[in-house]
Amino acid sequence: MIKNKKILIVGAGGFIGGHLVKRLLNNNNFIVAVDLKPKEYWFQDYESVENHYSLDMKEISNCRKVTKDIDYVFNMACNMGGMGFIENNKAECMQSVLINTNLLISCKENKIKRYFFSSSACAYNKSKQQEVFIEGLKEDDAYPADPEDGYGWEKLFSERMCRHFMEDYGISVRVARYHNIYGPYGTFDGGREKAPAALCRKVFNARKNNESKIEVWGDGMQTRSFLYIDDCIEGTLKLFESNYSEPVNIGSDEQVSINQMIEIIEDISQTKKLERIYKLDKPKGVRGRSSNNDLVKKVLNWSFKVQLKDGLKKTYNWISEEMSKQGSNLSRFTKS
Ligand code: GKE
Repeated sequence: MIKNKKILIVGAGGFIGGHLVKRLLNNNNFIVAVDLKPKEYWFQDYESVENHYSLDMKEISNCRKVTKDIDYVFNMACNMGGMGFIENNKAECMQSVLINTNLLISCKENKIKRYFFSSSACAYNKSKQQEVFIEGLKEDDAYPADPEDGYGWEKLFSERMCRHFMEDYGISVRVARYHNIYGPYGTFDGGREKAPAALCRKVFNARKNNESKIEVWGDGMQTRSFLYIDDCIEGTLKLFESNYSEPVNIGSDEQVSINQMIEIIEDISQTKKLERIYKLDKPKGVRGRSSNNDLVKKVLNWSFKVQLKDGLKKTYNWISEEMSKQGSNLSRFTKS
């Protein structure tokens, strides 16, 4: 367990970053938390932390400032979202390369002891994800390179940047490829939300408004595996403390179709089966995706624990509480 360290968490106002701050707060660690977002949009915000609101880490001067006297850096920051966002904002997504690059340069100058980069399953070659049910993606499947356009290219490039900083300058790096992380204190409206949160919101709304239909992007047969946030944080910290410096999957191999996930959410919310209006012109991404966990089991002895139905229950409950508070407005976390 990491203790007595000075830790910089970039992207701390976001979903995974916020949970990581909470987890690392104990054990006499001192946390420096940074996010581009203003204070009111942070999902989690702790007083005992040195918080830097509205700080743009695409600027190297900011990176230099906050990496001074730091032991460990977690880069959880990028301009991101679900399919609806990344498919329509490729240039925005690619500019996150500046965050990782400027942070690495600053970490080298300030002699940081270890650097973590949050990569994504979007780094994997698209041609290996064209069937509904696929074998889980192995780490080698990222090459030959043909990742998700925009967002995935940024992740793959930044992974390599980490690798070369390790090879050329001796910086200790750890790289996780996250597979669709979900849970409370994440985006559920406004356009950046991923499928689990979006579908919880849609089912909640249908129930509340006594409607019998929901809109689903694609034909609902596309598959994914989803990882609950608590498992994500455990896997991340295990990786961080390990000796393994290549990219590794942090994901679940419980592969489900979007239709199956909707059925689980209907069960959780005790909603009768909703009619699904399939919107085939909406962003769909790859046809099938799941995580192969052989390597992560071998090198970290880690595996996900939370089944989708259990994680979705906690997520649905949190989203429905938030939505009950906000009425018909956008969530208080959403910068419209
Ligand atoms: N967002 C969203 N909202 N997706 C929907 C919806 C909806 O209302 N209805 C159906 N879907 C479908 C999408 O069309 C897509 O086929 C699937 O659910 C998953 O969408 P997603 O959760 O937005 O994103 P992806 O898994 O395709 O991609 C995400 O992958 C992660 C890594 O595994 C990326 O957006 C990144 O957020 C992330 O790196």
